[in-house]
Amino acid sequence: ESPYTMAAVHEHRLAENGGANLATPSPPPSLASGWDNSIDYYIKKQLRVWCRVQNGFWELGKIQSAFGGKASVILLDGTVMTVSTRDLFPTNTEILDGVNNLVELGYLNEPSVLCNIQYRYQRDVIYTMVGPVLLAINPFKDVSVAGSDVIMAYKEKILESPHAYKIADAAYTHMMRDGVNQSIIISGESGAGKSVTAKLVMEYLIEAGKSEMSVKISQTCCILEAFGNAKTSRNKNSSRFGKLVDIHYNSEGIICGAYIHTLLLEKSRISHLCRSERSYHIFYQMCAGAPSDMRDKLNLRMASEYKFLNQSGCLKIHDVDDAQNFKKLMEAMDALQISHEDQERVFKLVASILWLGNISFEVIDHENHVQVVTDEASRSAARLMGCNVKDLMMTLSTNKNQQQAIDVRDALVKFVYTSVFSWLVETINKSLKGESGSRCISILDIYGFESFQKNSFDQLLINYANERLQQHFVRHIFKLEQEEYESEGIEWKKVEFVDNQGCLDLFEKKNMGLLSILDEASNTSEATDLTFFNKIKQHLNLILGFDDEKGSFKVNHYAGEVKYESTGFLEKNRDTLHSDTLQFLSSSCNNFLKTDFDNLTLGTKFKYQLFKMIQMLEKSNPHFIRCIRPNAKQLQGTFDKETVLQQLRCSGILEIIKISKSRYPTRMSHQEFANRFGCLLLSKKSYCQDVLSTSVAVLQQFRVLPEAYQLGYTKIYFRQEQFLVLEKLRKQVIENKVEKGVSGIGIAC
Ligand code: AD9
Repeated sequence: ESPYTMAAVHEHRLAENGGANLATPSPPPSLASGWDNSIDYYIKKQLRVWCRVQNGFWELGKIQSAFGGKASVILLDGTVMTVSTRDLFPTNTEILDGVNNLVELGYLNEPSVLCNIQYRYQRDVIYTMVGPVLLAINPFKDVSVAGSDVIMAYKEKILESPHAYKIADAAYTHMMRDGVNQSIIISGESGAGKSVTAKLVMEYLIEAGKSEMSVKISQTCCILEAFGNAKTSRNKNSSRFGKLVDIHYNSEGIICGAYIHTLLLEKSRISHLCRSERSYHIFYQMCAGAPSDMRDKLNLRMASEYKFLNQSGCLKIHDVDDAQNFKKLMEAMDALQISHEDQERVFKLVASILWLGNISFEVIDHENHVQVVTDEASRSAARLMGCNVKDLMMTLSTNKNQQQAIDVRDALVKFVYTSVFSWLVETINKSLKGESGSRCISILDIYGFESFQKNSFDQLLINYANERLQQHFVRHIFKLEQEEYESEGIEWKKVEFVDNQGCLDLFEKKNMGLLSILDEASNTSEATDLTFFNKIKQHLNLILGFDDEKGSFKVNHYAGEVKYESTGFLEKNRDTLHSDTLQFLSSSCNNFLKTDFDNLTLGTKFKYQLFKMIQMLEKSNPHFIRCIRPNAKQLQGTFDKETVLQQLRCSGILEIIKISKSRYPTRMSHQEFANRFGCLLLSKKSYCQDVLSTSVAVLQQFRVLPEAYQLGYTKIYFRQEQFLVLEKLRKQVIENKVEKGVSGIGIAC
């Protein structure tokens, strides 16, 4: 088959469907002529409309009559309502029920979008595309089509429906085609399904570039989850740290190594738990699953006997087998070649934390100074930490009252735990280090936006990170896209979008931002939570409201309002250890516990880590996945419209559809395009001229419809479908040449 006949086939296809798949769907007539003018048509034809009802949601109905901006509507249940015509929205034809990509909807309005997602969700179809963005609704039950067969089907492009694998495949294909680093950014509220989605994405990427390293990479999740995840009121397996996993590939697309970057682990959970929450899984897994020799070595008890664990009234998670998970953890540690000696040191420190929590204090003088009671708890803690029990006792209680001693103890356990976590990440990274690869795909999965009844400094940092991520999303989907079209002279209808820069400024502004005011207060010894609170009250007018009595303040985040209680902010931000503790740790024999502090506040460290991650993401080609919680109660089969709509609004879904309808997702410089597709030209004459002439000649030869591409000053922009057609032709030409043993048609393909 010669390229000529292939071109003919292509032309034939174009003629057959009128190029419909290459162009933007034309707007439905009633939209074009304005909704108000179409009402008569809707009455005459008795077409369904969406009608906004009292609770702010929409129901289907038919218009009976309309006059003076008001309409009488009969709903499906027979109720008749009089509403403003502004509260009526056109519905899409039934053919469009449950479309794969919301961009295909003729009428763009909130009820239609919500209805489409609900339609799919009710049929256990949890993924939907919104232009280039994948929307994933958490089913809270096993519905997924997953596993190696499905991965292969996506790799071979046999399956193309929306899926986490599809996004992973797009990233992998793009990396292989252009040699450009890619990133997959997964966002959404806590419990929306980010980590599960990230695991699916990793599964694909690991399989696609399978090598000896693949097993090791897949085992890291188990270790990081055991030490970095916990049950919260929103999610029984909530990530309490952020992570960016880089998978490195060689030029053949084979995995040669990986690196995990982490974002600050939540510390407060180690000593304080809210009702019905749990501490990190590892504590319960170890108590339930440690083999008897390990139990003896660690002097391990049941989880219920440790105060740090039993304080919240929640020791077990429904359907979770802690003992079994401990077994899996040990296997994963073996797979990553963490020596048994190191594993033992890790578990000893984890057990020492539990015993430190059981330490009790007794008052020894009339100034209420206390001392540590010498009992099983203090002796076990000291032995497991590898130190002298007297040194431990002195560190915790010399010249301190009960509260001060507890504070020192809590700071110590937090330090020990975070040291173990950092050591593990470092060790995993050493184990994943391979030959340096030339390409990389990064997967970002951080703790999602949180709003509890009581929100502290931890939530402030988590939500700040989510604001940064939202800005990255907005920048790429809206800002950069529109700026580029403008600078390239592309015809373009501007889309308005909500920018969260204002909220980010509230956090990051130099001198008078929330974080800098907090840092200034933290570095001043006289400052207290109250002086900090008064200062933000005085300077931050972007904050929505203050409650003097509780010392709380409200921030308007992109995902909703959150009320933070400022008590404890300064201490958490200072993040220092008492000088006695530092002295004690430097003499302790466990070398996991490094005390070379860099004197930065927690807020600054967090901001620094976050900036580093975002900088890395900025250097890659991004793919976005938005996870959505269908309800607040982690229930299956429950689609709570209000909860979903709120998340769709925050993600700017309608705006993404608008921008995507006229989007040109594939772009190449004139030079790149000529190099890649010049080989399709039948006349070499056109190729010999400049790159622009070559490009135009390719476009003309294949009669690419004007709606399917735009020629910018330096780049050519394509609609996805058209580009794929060209790619397919190029592949056929190359295969044809290889088969016939032709050494190129004079052009590099
Ligand atoms: V957090 O920000 O770490 O608190 P995530 O990561 O957004 O949160 P996660 O992936 O942990 O949420 O999902 C929460 C729970 O929902 C999981 O433990 C599963 O029980 C459930 N889930 C999520 N996605 C799926 C899915 N695709 N299929 C089945 C799912 N269950």
